[in-house]
Amino acid sequence: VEASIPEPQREAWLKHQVSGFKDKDGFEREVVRHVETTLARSLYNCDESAAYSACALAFRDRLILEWNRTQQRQTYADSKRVYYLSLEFLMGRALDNAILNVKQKDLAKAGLADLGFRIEDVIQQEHDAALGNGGLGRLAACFLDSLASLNYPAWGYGLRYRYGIFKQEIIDGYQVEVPDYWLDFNPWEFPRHDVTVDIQFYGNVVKSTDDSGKMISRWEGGETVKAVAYDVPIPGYDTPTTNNLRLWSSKAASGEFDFQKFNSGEYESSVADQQRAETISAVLYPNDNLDRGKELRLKQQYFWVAASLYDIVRRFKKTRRSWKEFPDQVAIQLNDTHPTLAIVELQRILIDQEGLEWDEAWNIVVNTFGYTNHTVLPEALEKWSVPLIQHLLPRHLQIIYDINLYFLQTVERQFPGNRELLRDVSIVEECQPQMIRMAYLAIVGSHKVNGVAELHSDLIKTTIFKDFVQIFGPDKFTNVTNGITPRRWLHQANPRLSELIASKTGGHEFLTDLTTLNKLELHVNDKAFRKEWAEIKYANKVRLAKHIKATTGVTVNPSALFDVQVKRIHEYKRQQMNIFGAIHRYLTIKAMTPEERQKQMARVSIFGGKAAPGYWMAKQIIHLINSVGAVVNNDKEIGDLLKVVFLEDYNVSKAEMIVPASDLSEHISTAGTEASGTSNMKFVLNGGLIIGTCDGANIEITREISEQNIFLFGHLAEEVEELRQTHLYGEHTVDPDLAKVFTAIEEGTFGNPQDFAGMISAVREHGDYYLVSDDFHSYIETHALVDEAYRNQEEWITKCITSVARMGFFSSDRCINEYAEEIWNVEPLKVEKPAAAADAG
Ligand code: GL9
Repeated sequence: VEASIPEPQREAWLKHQVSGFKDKDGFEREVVRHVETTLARSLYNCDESAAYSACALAFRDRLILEWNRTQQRQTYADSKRVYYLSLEFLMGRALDNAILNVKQKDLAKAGLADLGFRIEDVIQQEHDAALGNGGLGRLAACFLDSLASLNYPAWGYGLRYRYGIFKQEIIDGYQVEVPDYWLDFNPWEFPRHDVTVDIQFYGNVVKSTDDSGKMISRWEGGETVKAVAYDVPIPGYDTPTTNNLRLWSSKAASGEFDFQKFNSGEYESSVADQQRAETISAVLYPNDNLDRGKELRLKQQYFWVAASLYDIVRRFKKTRRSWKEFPDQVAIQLNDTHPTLAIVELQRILIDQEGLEWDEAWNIVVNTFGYTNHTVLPEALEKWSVPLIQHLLPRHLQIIYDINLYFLQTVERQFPGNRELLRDVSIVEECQPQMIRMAYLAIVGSHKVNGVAELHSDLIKTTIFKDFVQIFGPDKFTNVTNGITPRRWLHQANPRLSELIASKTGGHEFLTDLTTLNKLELHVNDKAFRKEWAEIKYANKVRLAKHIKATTGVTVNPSALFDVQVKRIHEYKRQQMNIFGAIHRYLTIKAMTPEERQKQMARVSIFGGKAAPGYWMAKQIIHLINSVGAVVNNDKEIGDLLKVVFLEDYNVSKAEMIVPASDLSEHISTAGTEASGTSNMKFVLNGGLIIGTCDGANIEITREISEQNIFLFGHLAEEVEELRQTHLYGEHTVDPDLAKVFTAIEEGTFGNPQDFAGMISAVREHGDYYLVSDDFHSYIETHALVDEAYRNQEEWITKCITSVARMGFFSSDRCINEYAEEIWNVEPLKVEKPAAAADAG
């Protein structure tokens, strides 16, 4: 590796080599130094926020040293790297995670205490990095944690949105969106003003012939925007490996044009150009499982993909290898279809710029890419209109047409004369205007396609992609069931449970090998252990109860069963069924005699989640939940027997508090609609039980923990289509219990019935697409079983402990190893473990 400092001067560098703090004293010195110099404050005006900043900077300095060494080590090793392309990385807070991953929690706690601060309060000062919508973005964040923890040479590539997912406020029971400007102070990113890429848009294609008479096409862009790299260090757990997440930010490419404008007095319009450029990375699109086909979104996608590929290709070229070795050095994973243009861009680079023949280039492309599908919902499958691509990316459209032509030719050879098949699998959908089907392009341009849970991977093979299984054979399609990082979702979110488990399983090995949780089963009858287990759950519920009181004003009893559904609000996830169920419970309790009420189990129904700003029905669901809460929570007859609360602004850091406090969580999507779900795994890992449908990863969770430890209900995926047909063309009567709920709403029990008419008519008049009525009865019955099970606390705790012990499969470490073996063909880099830290925590 070339060094920029000449030999004679290197001695001075080596003599002054920087090292991180070594002990508590050193840590405190660094914090004070940052307060007094970096922040220009002192002990007279150091508040919690300044303490957070200084503490974050002290740990960041340490991380950055390891991060530098990791990059050098990986470059030197010259082995294959993984590039994870995702438009979303839902990282949450970084400080606690960084401290825990370097095993310095006790040191940091004691050091901060010496300086007058409680570590819990300091950690809370950090703003969530919320560059994602939900499960898909959080999965990418868990994967980064696992890639680093397992020492894979890997980079994430994404966009540095100035505004992450909006903040949600609930005002008078309605969702209000507030912009999330999160970059105010972000110590975790490093701007690399020297790492920039000029990105082109618009313009046209110029054709010419080279010396040998070969036709060459060259794209001459009409607009240039600069991509600037911002690097975020990703520390692995208990390893020096610190990988890189590179986020691109858009800036006006300062060219002569701007300069001229500026000088000729057109100051305003030169500023407008700048703002136009910066708009590209300004906001995260707030949709969950929905494609809206906006031009700016396509610009974001190309901007990010082109900058990332330029970077990857630049790094590859430094190795001076031949192009055919590219797939031996580079694996690129497409997180959903959002980065699919990368396939086209690499082909363009190889044929237009590097002069490779089409076939050779295409071989390289296909062997480089893998594509992960995250949904079967038709409204989420990305399509871009041909005129839009033609306008924005004219050369790419030509290449897409060529890719399609060669693909359809192979199909025609394989299935001669099958016009219908050709039409069905064509990357170009023949409609007005023509549309490019991005999932089809991703399949054709990748060597592996995977779904994210067994049922989901089977469904894509038998429904939306069935023709492609015929064409490419079944081996191209595979499953990698999702997972979660136990570092954040157990150790960080639930420190007391993590310690208790460590005390029973012989240390923290489960954090790097989650399957060793199975040792817990030996202790399931250990009285003291069970007692402490229950105490921890109770303490977590008390903490959540305090948060509920502080944010909603509602008093909840921590001894009641906490029944939680937190996730994006979507009809397919069926929060409407949950709130209808709560209304049913309310009506049932109202109709009881005092003696019957004595026997009733107390419940707290907790909801949280954002609705996409333009998703009218989702917003109506939020309003109904809040309206039901307003009535039920103030009904003296009901008291503690039922509370209904909606928690504002659900995000990663709130999840870290809510998940450990749940007794029961709801994963109740219409069968066949939730590709996997990942919070289901988080809840069970934290000693909560779940009520759920046979959908997504619920099925595999059931297989692992056994049917006795989960409350399953509802119709199966294979029954859904027929039921939908019957609703539309046959007889459809609403479930009688649900009809009573509708009556109560329509009588105005929860405010103006007009406000909720859409939710009711979706079930009663519009075909009940999500089968709310079909599943309602078994849902209510299953909740009754939950009540009975909760009555027997001893048995309940046994179920919880047994379930946790059997959750080993759901670590994102397992996922990443599967991707590495089956899709990427990469191996971890050997590193020396850090010397056993004095700090065990
Ligand atoms: C999702 C699926 O809906 C989830 O079931 C799945 O667990 C995750 C991760 O694989 O992917 N697909 C999808 O578009 N979203 C998912 O959560 N949506 C968002 O995250 C916005």
